[in-house]
Amino acid sequence: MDESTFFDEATICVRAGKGGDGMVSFRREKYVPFGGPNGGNGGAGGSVYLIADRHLNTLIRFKRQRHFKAEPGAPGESKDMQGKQGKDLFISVPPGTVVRDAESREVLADLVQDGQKVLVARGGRGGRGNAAFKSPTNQAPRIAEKGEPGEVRTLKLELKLIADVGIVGAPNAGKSTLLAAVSAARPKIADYPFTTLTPNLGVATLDDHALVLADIPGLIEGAHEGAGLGIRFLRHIERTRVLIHLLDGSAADPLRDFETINAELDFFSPKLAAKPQVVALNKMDLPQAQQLWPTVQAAMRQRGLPVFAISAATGQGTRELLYAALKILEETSPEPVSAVEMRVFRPEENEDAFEIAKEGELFRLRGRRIERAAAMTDWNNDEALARFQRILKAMGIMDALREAGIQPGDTVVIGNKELEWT
Ligand SMILES: Nc1nc2c(ncn2[C@@H]2O[C@H](COP(=O)(O)OP(=O)(O)OP(=O)(O)O)[C@@H](O)[C@H]2O)c(=O)[nH]1
Ligand SMILES: [Mg+2]
Repeated sequence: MDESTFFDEATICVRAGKGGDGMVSFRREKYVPFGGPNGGNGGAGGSVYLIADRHLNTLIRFKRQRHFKAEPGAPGESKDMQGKQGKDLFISVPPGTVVRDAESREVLADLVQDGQKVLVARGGRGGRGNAAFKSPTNQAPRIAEKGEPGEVRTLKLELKLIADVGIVGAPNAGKSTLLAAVSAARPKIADYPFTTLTPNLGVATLDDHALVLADIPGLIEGAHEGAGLGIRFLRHIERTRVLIHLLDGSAADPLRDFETINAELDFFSPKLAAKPQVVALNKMDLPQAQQLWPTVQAAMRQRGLPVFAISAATGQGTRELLYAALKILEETSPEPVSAVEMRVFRPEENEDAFEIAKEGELFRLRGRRIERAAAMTDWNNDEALARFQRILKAMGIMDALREAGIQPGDTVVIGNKELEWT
């Protein structure tokens, strides 16, 4: 059996595309010596989304790939041509994935339904071309913005496993032994009934498929009324799509146990009783089980149920059993649910707010709007520089810096740009 390590957590880094730069260009027409500005805006960068996909049930793929990047927007062109938008990137995750910001631990989304998606990194805005800067006082602007950088985030993904396959059977049938044989789960196993007190989950891999199996405490007559460990745990297998009904090959009358357990399932929930079952007679390494096999096989065939002879202890027949469960899973995929868009939870933020931190002769400026303006400024362009200074003034940042005691020659740091105060 090809075993995979149990994997239900992953940390990934997502980067949205940068917006395309704006273009500086002027119209050129026959007989018109000097036309107006016609530099187009850059296209927006692609955003990154996570989307729940019911074909997945583990986070294993994120062991191989941790970095994801959406496409940047294309730069604007002359003749007022807008740059092409960057393509959005959709990253598929299994339903049941909780998405958090790795730094703040804030929950961004709980992706439950197939098709549900959440925006995790917004693409950068395209920079405006010089046509956008034309004004009554400036008919020929030589200024264009650079594209806004895309958002970058580190995400922590946590998968709340939803079992596909429930293993049911009488106490001591070998359910936990079977789970241990086909997955990396290590449940407690012992030769007395009710060893398992709470459900165990494990992931078994078969070729490219991953099967999530749940091993629940043994069921006895009256379970639905609370006998033994009772009904509490039947709830855990209500969402599974296939049941492996395990028969104890060392029991006195496994066929009778089979009927009793099915009756309990039906008392608890007819929906549970109606789930497809694959039957397995366990402990085939024991002569007693081998003697029972022809009778058990005939009885199940008569009911039209697939039946397998296995030994959870030696692994005999377990692979065939899982293939049979997988086959049913593939035939009974859950009904597709239409796409649902999730809101991104974000603390309310005042875009214009800024903060000045003095570090010796260095003044560090933080704030969403001002950092964005700095990232979008082309520092080699005098007009752009002058415009940035006007923004500083209009936002009240000039005054605030003076108040903080800035002197000529001191340095102002915004994002990764350093400016000298003059
Ligand atoms: N010979 C033999 N013994 C097995 C086999 N599978 C399980 N056993 C033994 O049967 C006993 C019960 O196994 P468990 O896996 O704990 O059974 P369970 O169905 O999980 O039991 P509960 O949790 O109590 O409901 C243990 O002593 C196992 O070693 C098998 O294939 N062959
Ligand atoms: Mg057990």
